[in-house]
Order: sequence, then structure tokens, then C-alpha cells
Amino acid sequence: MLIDTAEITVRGGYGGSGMAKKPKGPDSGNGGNGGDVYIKCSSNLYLLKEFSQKFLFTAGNGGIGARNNKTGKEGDDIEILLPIGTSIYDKNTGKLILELSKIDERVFICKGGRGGLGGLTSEQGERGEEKKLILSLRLIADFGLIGLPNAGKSSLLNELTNAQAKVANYPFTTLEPNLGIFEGKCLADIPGLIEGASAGKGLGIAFLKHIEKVEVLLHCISCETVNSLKDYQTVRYELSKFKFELTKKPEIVILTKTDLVDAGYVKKLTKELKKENKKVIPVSIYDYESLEKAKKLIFLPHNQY
Ligand SMILES: Nc1nc2c(ncn2[C@@H]2O[C@H](COP(=O)(O)OP(=O)(O)OP(=O)(O)O)[C@@H](O)[C@H]2O)c(=O)[nH]1
Ligand SMILES: [Mg+2]
Repeated sequence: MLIDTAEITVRGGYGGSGMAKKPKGPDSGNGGNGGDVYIKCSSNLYLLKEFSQKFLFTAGNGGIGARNNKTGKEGDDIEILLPIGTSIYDKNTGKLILELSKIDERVFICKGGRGGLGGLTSEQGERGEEKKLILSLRLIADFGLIGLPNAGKSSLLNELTNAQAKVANYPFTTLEPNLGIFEGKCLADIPGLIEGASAGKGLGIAFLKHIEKVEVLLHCISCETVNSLKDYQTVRYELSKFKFELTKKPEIVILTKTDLVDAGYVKKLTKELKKENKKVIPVSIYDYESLEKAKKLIFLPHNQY
């Protein structure tokens, strides 16, 4: 399951205690500082899953100070790996701390406690800083496959990328977003939308949040349905209901399953759809050439169609 929100507590390590000096003994060292907490951005999109089992993350504690002014060892820092696209909120203030958008980006989150001073008395180390975080994942894909159920979105994802999404001849085969990578670009395939999805019909439109940030929409329309133009408009309407800005994104229409109808009909549909959107690519997963052509067009910089 793709977990897209989680709540965790992170804590810097305790500072080590300072050492008390013995009368006439050598000077005693301070405790080491506790380790800090960092968050690091990773390309593994399924990382949030781990947080359904583990909720507390603490950095290492500082070591106790020693004789001869020797400071205790510093506590180990910890690095929490989170998927790209994760927004991190402070639970107490509700404020957004940051949004992970660059792979390998490493961000400081919590400071470890200061080590206690050594001397005539032993000072205790301080507690590390603690934060409760809410993690919320929105996928950052380059392309988002949208369309009615059964339009062939997952099939296309499998053909264009290394994905192995489930495909079947019934609506709502896809229940969670699938991702695939092709030539370094990430494609997200999301569950089908139906008329009324914005009012909660079918699986609703909550999944659209996963494609809010994609650069280009790949709108799949099947040739085999009764009214392909209406299919197009239905999905556009539901998109606009979710967030009007989504309808402003660059969109490519992919006319799917062209092998199921005759070439004349494909031409007619392409022409009709071109009135709505200039970029229409007819394709069949059983037609190698059409797939190669689609790949070229889809992966062109989107201002060069
Ligand atoms: N003949 C033919 N069938 C296709 C083509 N593309 C997909 N299909 C079939 O159409 C059915 C639906 O395909 P999916 O890829 O599961 O469709 P989807 O849009 O992901 O469907 P949901 O996940 O339910 O929204 C499957 O039986 C596929 O084998 C195509 O180009 N030609
Ligand atoms: Mg699917």
C-alpha cells in the first residue's frame, strides 16, 4: 500500500554528563554533545511505508566526560530517509518545515543536547531537541496518466516504462498510483476517474493530489468507447473540480486501443479530439511502431510539439 501520510517523533541525542573532578585528581572533561537529526531526500517512493511501524527516531547520546580534560564522545547523528515529494510539517505549530524536492538534499531538523560541564561537580547533559513531525507525500512525477477507468493507462505505463502495473479488463483495476521510469523521467499512473468523481463517485478524486505537481498530463482516451469526445470532457470537468490549475497544465491526449477500430475511425476521432487539444497521439499496445512514435513525442520537451 502506498502510505501517503505518517506521524513521527524525532529527537536529538542526550548530551553526556560532565565528569566530576576528584580532589587533587586530574581535571575532568565535559560530556559530549548529543547527535543531531537530519532528513535526507531519496528517490525511493515507498519509504513512507516504514513509518507505519516505527514512530520514534533518536540520535545517539553523547559520551560522559573523562579525566585529563577529555571530552566525552559526540553522539552519532541520524539521517532519516524520506521520498522526494514529502512535505514535512511541525505537528505542534502546524507549519510547513520543508518540502523535499531534490534527491540527496539533506536538511537539519533537531539539535542534540549539549554535553554537561566537567569540573568540581558533574553537570548533567541536556536533553536533545524533540519535534513531532507530520509527513505527507505528494508524488513528483514528470508525467501523470489520467483518464476514465479501463482507458489503458496502466497498459501504457507498462509499455513506456519499466513498470509492471496490474492490467485487467474491468474498471478500477488500479487502486493505488503506479510509477515507472523511462529515460530518467517518472510517470505516474493513477486510478481511473469517472463522471461525478469530484462528488465522491468511484474512487473519488483524492488521488489527483498525486499528480498535482506533474509537468504534463497524459490523458488516455479509448477508441472503443461510445463517445470519446465526451470521455475527454468528463475527465477535464472532474480535473477542474479538483483544482482548476490542473486544467492549465500541458496535456497530451493519447488515443488508446487503436487496434480495436478501423483506421478511418481513428482518423475521425483524432480530428475531433484535435479541436479540444492540438496534441493527440493514437496508440495501440499491440502496434510497436505507434508506441515508438508515442515515446518520441511524449518525451520531447513539452514546448516542442
Ligand atoms: N486491444 C487493446 N487492448 C488494450 C490496449 N491497451 C489496454 N488494453 C486492455 O484494456 C484493458 C484495460 O487496461 P488497463 O491498462 O488496466 O486500463 P486502466 O486505464 O489502467 O484501467 P483502471 O486501472 O481500471 O483505471 C485491459 O484488458 C488491457 O489489456 C490496446 O492498445 N489494445
Ligand atoms: Mg490502471
